[in-house]
Amino acid sequence: EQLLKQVKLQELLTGMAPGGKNKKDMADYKFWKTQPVAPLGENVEQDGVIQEGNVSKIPKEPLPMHKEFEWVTMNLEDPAELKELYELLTANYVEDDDAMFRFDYSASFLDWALKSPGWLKEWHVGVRVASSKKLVAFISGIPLDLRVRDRVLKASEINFLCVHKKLRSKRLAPILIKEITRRCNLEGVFQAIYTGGVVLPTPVSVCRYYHRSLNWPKLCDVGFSALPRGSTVARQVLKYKLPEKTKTKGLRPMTYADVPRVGNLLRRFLSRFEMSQGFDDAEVAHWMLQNESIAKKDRVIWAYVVEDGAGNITDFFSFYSLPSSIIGHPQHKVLNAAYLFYYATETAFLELPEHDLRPKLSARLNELVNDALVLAKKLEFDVFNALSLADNAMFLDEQKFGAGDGYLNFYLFNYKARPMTGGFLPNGQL
Ligand code: MYA
Repeated sequence: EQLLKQVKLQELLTGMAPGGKNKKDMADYKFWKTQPVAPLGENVEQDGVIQEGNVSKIPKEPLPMHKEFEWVTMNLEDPAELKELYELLTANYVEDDDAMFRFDYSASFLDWALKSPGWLKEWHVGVRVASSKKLVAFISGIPLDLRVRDRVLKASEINFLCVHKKLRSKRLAPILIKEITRRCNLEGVFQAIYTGGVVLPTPVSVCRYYHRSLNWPKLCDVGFSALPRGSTVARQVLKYKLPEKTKTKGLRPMTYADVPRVGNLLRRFLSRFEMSQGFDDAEVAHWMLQNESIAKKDRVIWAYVVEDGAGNITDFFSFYSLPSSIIGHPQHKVLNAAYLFYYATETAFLELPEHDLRPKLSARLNELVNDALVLAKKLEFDVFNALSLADNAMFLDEQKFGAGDGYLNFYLFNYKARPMTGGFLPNGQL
């Protein structure tokens, strides 16, 4: 079985597209074969930088752009420009293979995800039609310290690459990627992390999406879940029924006062994984908390802590809201999805032999995630999603998550790394 798993992983890592998405040979990656990324099929034996960078050699001016278009640096502090970006993405961003659902990142989500500590305006890159000024393409980066095994890289996380549907297959994406690369390089950043559903050279890991139903009748109505043969709607509803209340003693919403203690726990917890991003306290506050005065409909992130009687924070978990538009459904327009985000628990540090520790850790994570499901249900999410990364394998089955069709490939730019088998937890999941 172990061997079979290895073969499977090898298949995934050598470009056999999971889910059958864009399988091709290295030579056919006309753009990617010119970039500093590990070629498909190469057996990486040692981690390391591919090309050393030199800021003084980086061009100061943007790449040439087709004359009908122009580069813009977006000002996302201007609500009107944030709305333009929202509108581009809501109509043109990632869809599932059957074009039934399309991610509908809210404007407040984009504001949160693109303005993390240290963010730079220059890394919010748009393309407008020169004559009408309509925004038709976008790519972004945010800075982060990325630890890959024992090395910490000053890196960027690239996300929200989007080209308007009418301008697809015109090789605009490679120009956007080269331009964001130039802008990162100008800041002395020569490595990046990014994720995608498509297979490119070369994933360092492949994760599968898992879904836990919270509102089964709606998931069934909109075609997200199919009624298993021999079952009934009532039986499915019963299967996914959750307790009315959370069970963990000392569980409460996280506040700003918790940031140093959560930061301390999270940093130790993340050091157990092969890859993770750095979290200083400002980053913890940004990624886990939002101003309490935020309108309910604009809220993106929920974080909870467990405090013991002695004032220690022993556990924490968080989830974010990322709805999807339901394409062409007469009744339902939006699928309200919560995604499991960061979590950590002191249980991971109990001084026990590995074979005693694992069941304890697994039991604790199951308690915490079950409470997360209860809270998400109360917040009227329809489904709770998680990836097959970090310690998630310890609770996915028991908490009745089902394997989805979607996969998320994790990539590093200008850094070769030996494949990671799930023991990692970077932020590229957003
Ligand atoms: S992942 C989300 C990506 N967005 C979407 O899926 C939204 C819907 N789709 C679109 O908007 C378009 O289809 C996109 C492609 C824009 C994706 N990542 O212009 P083209 C390669 C990387 O003719 P289009 C996210 O945001 C493709 O293999 N490359 O194609 C992370 C081909 O190259 P090659 C991709 O369909 C983004 C070329 O582009 C992707 O009109 C990380 C075709 O170009 C993809 N998701 O536009 C970006 N999809 O010939 C990399 C296609 O070689 C960052 N392609 O096969 C790298 C790090 C940079 C910073 C470095 C700093 C140091």
